[in-house]
This record gives sequence, C-alpha cells and structure tokens, in this order.
Amino acid sequence: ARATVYGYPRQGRNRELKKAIEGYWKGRVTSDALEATAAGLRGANWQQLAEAGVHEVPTGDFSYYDHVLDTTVMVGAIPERHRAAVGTDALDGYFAMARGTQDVAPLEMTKWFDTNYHYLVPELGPDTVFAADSSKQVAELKEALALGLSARPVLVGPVTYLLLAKPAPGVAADFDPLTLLDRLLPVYAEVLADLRAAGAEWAQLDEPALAQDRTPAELDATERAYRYLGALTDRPKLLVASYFDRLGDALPVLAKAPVEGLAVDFTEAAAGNLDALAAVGGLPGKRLVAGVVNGRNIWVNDLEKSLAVLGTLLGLADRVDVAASCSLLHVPLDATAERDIAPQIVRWLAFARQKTDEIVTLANGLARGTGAIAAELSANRAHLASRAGSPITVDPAVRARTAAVTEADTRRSQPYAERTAAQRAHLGLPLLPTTTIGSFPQTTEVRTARSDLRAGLIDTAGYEERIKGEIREVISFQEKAGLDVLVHGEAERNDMVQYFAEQLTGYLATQHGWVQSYGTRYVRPPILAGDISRPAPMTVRWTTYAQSLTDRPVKGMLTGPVTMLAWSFVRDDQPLADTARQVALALRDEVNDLEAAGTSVIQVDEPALRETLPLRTADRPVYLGWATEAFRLTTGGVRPATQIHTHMCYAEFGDIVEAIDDLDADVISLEAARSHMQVARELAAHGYPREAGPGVYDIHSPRVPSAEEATALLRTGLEALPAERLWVNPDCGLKTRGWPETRASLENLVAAARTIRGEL
Ligand code: THG
Ligand code: ZN
Repeated sequence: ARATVYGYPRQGRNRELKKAIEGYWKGRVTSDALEATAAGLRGANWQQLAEAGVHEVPTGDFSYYDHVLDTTVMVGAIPERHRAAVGTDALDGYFAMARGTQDVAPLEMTKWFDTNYHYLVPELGPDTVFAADSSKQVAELKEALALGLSARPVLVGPVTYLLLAKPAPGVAADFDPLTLLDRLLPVYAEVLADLRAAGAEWAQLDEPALAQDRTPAELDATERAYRYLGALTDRPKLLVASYFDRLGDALPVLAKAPVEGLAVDFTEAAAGNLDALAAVGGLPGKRLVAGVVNGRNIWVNDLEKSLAVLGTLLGLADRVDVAASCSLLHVPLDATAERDIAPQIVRWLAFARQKTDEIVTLANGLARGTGAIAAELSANRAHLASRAGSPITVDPAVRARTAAVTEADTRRSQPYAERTAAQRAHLGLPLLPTTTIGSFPQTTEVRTARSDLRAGLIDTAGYEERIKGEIREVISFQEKAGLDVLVHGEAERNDMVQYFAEQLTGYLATQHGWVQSYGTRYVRPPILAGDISRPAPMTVRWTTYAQSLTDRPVKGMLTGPVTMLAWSFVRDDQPLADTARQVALALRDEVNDLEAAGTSVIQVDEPALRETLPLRTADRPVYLGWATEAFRLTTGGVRPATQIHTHMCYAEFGDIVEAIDDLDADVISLEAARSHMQVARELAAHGYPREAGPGVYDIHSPRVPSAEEATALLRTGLEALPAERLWVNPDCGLKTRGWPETRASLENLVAAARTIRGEL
C-alpha cells in the first residue's frame, strides 16, 4: 500500500501566492516573478509531500485562480467575449475570464459542491469548439518529474466538467452541455496522450459530480465516456476519483469501466460506498485508492478505525492505496503554526500537513502491519482520548440544556398571522418600510482601529470610542436619509461568523488557518471544538447604544446557527443537528437579551441555509428539518410584537421556499436586483404568506441605482406581493461599498418608496 493525495493548499505558508497574484494585477510583480513564486510553491509542496512519505505526488492541481477555469483553458472552451484578451496575452486573458475587465464580464462563480470553495462556471453552447491545450498539465508534470518524484496528474473529469457547465449567454436555457461529450472526449484523449509522452504512468480524472443524484442518461454518458477513454491505446493508466458523498448508482458504472483504478471516499460523508463496493464484487485486477482520511475537516483521524476499513478493502481490490477523501485544498496548511491554541489542543487537529502524515502512517500500517506503526497508534489513541475526555469537548450544563429543549421552545407563542398585527401596532411603520441589511461601509479608520487594538496601540476604551463614533455617523445618516428601520452598521465586526465565534465558549479561532474561498480570497473558518455556550451578551451593548441615539427602531443583527456551522469547521464527534442546537441556544440567549434591552426588530441572517443543502436529494429533508428547527429555536423565545427578520443572498432558491417558510420569520430580505425581482415572483408562486424585501439595489457593483430605477423595481415587486407585505431594502450588506455610492443609493431607495407610497 502506498500513500497519495489528490491536491494540496496552493497559497503557501504566508499566502505568498495571493500576494504575488494581487501584485501582478497591480503591475507591481512581473509575470516572470509570479511564475517563479508559483513554481517555488509547487516545488516546496511536492518536496514536503515526498519527505513525509507520499509515494505519488499530485500535479496539475495548482492554480492561479481556479482548477475548473484551468480545465476550461485545457479544453479550449474560451468564451467568445474573452478570446481577444486570451489571444493577446494568455495570462491576462486568464485573469480576464476570472475577474472581467472594463469591457467584458467575467465567468460566473459558484460553489464547488457543498464546500466553501468557488469555481468559475464553464459557458458552453451547441457551437462550442473544443481544442486541446495540455501545456499547463504537461509543464507541471515535468516539473515534478524533474525533481525525481513519482507524480500523477490530476484533472477534472470530462463528465463533471460538462455537468458543472451552464449554457453560454445567448444559448437556449435548456441547452444540455452533456450533449457535447462526444466532442470533448477526443480533447481529453489528446491531453492524456501528451501526459503519457511526458512520462505520466497514471492520470487521475476527478468526477465528484457522480456523488450527486444522476439521471440514467447521465450515467449512460459516464459509461460511454470511460468506455471511450479506456479504449485509448496511447494513455496513462486511469484513476477515476469521486468524493464528497456516496457514489450510489454511479458505483457499478465506474466499477465496470475499463479503467485501471478508482479513488473512492470512505469517510462518513460517503457512508455506503464500502458496502456498495463489496456488493458489486469489488475491483478485481484494479487499483483502489481509499479516501479514509477526511479531507474536509480538521480533526485528527481515528487511525484504528481507518485501518479496519482498509483491512476490509484489501479483499476487494488488487492493490489498495491510502489517501484523503478529497483534495486537501479545503483545509489549512499546518496546525503546528497555531501558537495561540494550547499545544494539547493542537494535537487534536490535523491540517494538510498532519493529514499527509496520517495517510503515510496508514499506508505503512497496511503494508507492514500495525507493529510498524505502534508508536503512531499509541500517540493517536492518546490524542483522541484527550479530546474525548476534555472539559472543552463536553460541557454537562450545555448537554443538559440541549436535552431539555422542547417542541414549544421552537415555536413563537402566536402564529404569524396573529403576531403581525401586534408588530404593526407596536412598530407603527409606514407602508413599504425602508431598511438595510445590516453592515455599512467598513472604512479604513475602522479597520485601522481593529488592528491598532490587536497591536496594543490603543486600549479597549479607545477602540470602543472609535466604534461609537462610527455608530453615531451611521445613525445620523440613516435618520437624515429617512430610513424607517435603522441598523448600527456593524463597525465592530471583522466577519459575520468570526465575530460571534470569538465570543462563544467552545469555538477556536486560528491565526493562520487560511482556506481558499475563490481566486486570491481566503477565509479563516473558526473551529467548533466543543459544546457551545455564551458567557456574556455579544451585541447588546452596540445595539442599545445605537438605539439611544434615535427614536426610530434599531434592528439587532445576528448570524444564524446554520451559517455559523456552514462557515466553520464542524465537529465530527456528534451529529451536526446537535451542534446546531447548541449554537441556536447560545444565539437564543442573545435574541432574548436584545429584546429585554428594548430591541423590537431582530434580524438573524442565514445566507448559508441553501449552500449547505446535502448533495443527495434524499438527505435534504432531514437537513432542512434540523436547520429550520435551529433557526426557530434561536428566535422562538420572543414576544409576538417583536419582529424577526432574516436575510439570504442568492437568486435561485425555488427549491427551498418551503424551508424558508418553515423558519417562521416575520420578514425576509433577499437578493433580487439583478434578476429584476424574480425572487418576488417565486415567493408569490409558492404562496409565501409573510413579509419580504426583495433587494432593489445591487450592492455587488459601485453603480448607484437611480430613484426611477428603484421605483420601477418596486412596481415589479408589487405585481407579485401586496404593499402590506413588501419591504424596501438593498440586496445585501454594504460593508464592501464606499460611503459616496452608499449615501446616494440609499437616498434614491427612500425616494422610490415615498413615490410609491404616494400612489397607493
Ligand atoms: N464569511 C465567512 N465565510 C464566507 C463568507 C463570509 N464564506 C462564503 C463567502 N462569504 C466567501 N466570500 C468571501 C469574500 C471575501 C473574502 C473571503 C471570502 C476576503 N478575504 C480576505 C482576503 O483573502 O484577502 C481576508 C479577510 C480577512 O482578513 O479575514 O476578502 O463572509 N466566514
Ligand atoms: Zn446578503
């Protein structure tokens, strides 16, 4: 048995790649210097993997922006509008596709399955002509081979590539990219031949799309694709990889395919793969790469458990190798860099480097017997025991409280239809009330104040004075602009998850735990390490300060329990639903404290509700059940007259409208400006009975919408929703915007609301 991985964090220890790319964009770094930085990072990663004992290092997984975009370049599917730029300069053209230019829009970006990584969506149509460009794959393979390493190119598989694509602009919406398969396969054949010629013994084709529900036609296409690729004579051996969920009906298709190996996810996320593999008689004559180390969490592996799985697999294939379940792109680089986490706790954690060591240990154990890894096994047992027995992991008070939750706790005391009257009387808002989503521009002064506080240049009192100053400005602007429900602006928050995580017991923050979100943008997800509780109020001080400055209602602003989970690393030792319930109870305390302090409108944001939807539709009802329950547990304790808002930001959510109704929030604000109120029509079509604020100001662009434009959008909104249930607000928070456009846009938004009110 041997050790391998499918991909590795790209950024480098100090995010050197981000700095080099952003420097290149600003004209401060030459393309040669950028390429040298990139080659240095690749080489260092491979050396590190090899030194750790990985036998076959991955190549081609590196990217300047996104590996799906790299695949688009590899197959020559450059959109018409980007061809000139690509023709002039390949690198600038590449970044033009990723980020757009003054003149052309970028490719759309969307979530890579249910991870927090975003890829650039291929745009295809009946006229798409593919052409092979194997240069990046071949060059990176040669780099690794030149270091004397055994290397395996990793490519996005042809079926997944097409399934991730969407119809190009101007192409009929019902165009099915999979119809291009026969045209795409010869291009893959050419790339595979080039890789063989460059010295590849194996090539890996990643097909995570097969871990989602697939139609019989899609499974047929998969069968056809691998029959074709398998029949090629001039190619490396093929390893087809899948991950993130169980293979389901695709497993027998892949097991029968004429390829030399499969890489399969055997973690809990893909439970069922082991039995399914046994049921088809295993993979006689093939190589099985067993993804037994979770590539998406940050917890130390239970080596004995993994060895047991590997032992079972030994009987099912000719050769069994060991890997993480997926690319290590989704975890930070090195847990030992975390100097602010107690050493005892660092030993519970496994980031990319530590996972690599686990994979190597398991491969050794499998090849040479557990005696050969006795020291590692005993250390592993000690780390697992230390975690399981730690008071951080288990807090009996939290356990008792979650166990005592009743159905009644998750229900408001009155149904929406009754409490809406109480809210109307209590708040006295006009028709078409105006509000914002929560954050106002995060000025350099605010950011400087935060870093000054961290650096000890100012004390807490000085910091709070600066934040209060920001709040005064935000409140005074909103009053002058004529907004109806005000916000304090969130100047004190770095990130909507991190801010709360830092104040909740049971959460760990990292200093260096960067994970790529998209392009050169990274997040540092906090770690849900133990039972969650709230030692003290988290937002009440700022909200009540803001309320003290105005007679209009100031909205309290919280991040919801599902989003707190989705943008963190979650526990692997209890069901997600249990963690969600603990977070919900902590947030419920905050909601109740806000209410007690006089806050009549409280918003609980859940932008991640839809993105955490399980890949398999059969698993969705259970997820939506606990997710909506956690939201209701957060908000269920307030009086009927207290108005609960929520906010989500994506256009397509027709498939979860019922879940949104199940949240039992009084008001929801949604992104809608770009889709011209499509969301309002979808809500109406589903008979959504509550109040809604489809956005009339697209905050993703510095453009200021005119009052006429906002008025027109409101008129469109009124065709779907009655005036009594329509709110007027931007698409999303304003923290990424500048003050000048924010001021002008919100003034226009208020003017639009007043125009329509005058007509009603
Ligand atoms: N917060 C958290 N997770 C998220 C989002 C968030 N995941 C999904 C989505 N939003 C990701 N979007 C972004 C947008 C911007 C940045 C990262 C992810 C970004 N990052 C800075 C960078 O890389 O330069 C670093 C920010 C920092 O210093 O913390 O700009 O809103 N939790
Ligand atoms: Zn939003």
